[in-house]
Amino acid sequence: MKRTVWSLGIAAVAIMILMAAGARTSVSAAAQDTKPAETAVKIDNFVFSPNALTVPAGSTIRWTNHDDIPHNIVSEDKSFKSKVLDTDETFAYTFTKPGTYTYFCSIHPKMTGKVVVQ
Ligand SMILES: [Cu+2]
Repeated sequence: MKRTVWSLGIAAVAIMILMAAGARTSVSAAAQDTKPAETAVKIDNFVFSPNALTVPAGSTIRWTNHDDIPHNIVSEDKSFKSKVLDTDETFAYTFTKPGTYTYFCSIHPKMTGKVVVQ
């Protein structure tokens, strides 16, 4: 009987250690999940899509031109400017500072988009 109680105690301790380890693992997994990832913006039929998006500071946005027509990405405040992108070419920019960034295609200035960095 004494031996059974002792074994149960060991089992309980083992379970607690496993749970603690599990909790630590899930915390670090969550930390990795919150790490800003690359967000895709498509250029399709003269439209940036999504047209407006909100991302945490440190996020990278990658634009891809799916049109047969060249486009570029120029921010209103000149903080970033891509070269002219041909079909399937991409441009990436990492937003480190919070703020609202409006941008457009300087070849087709009616094409506009917005990125809100938090
Ligand atoms: Cu364009």
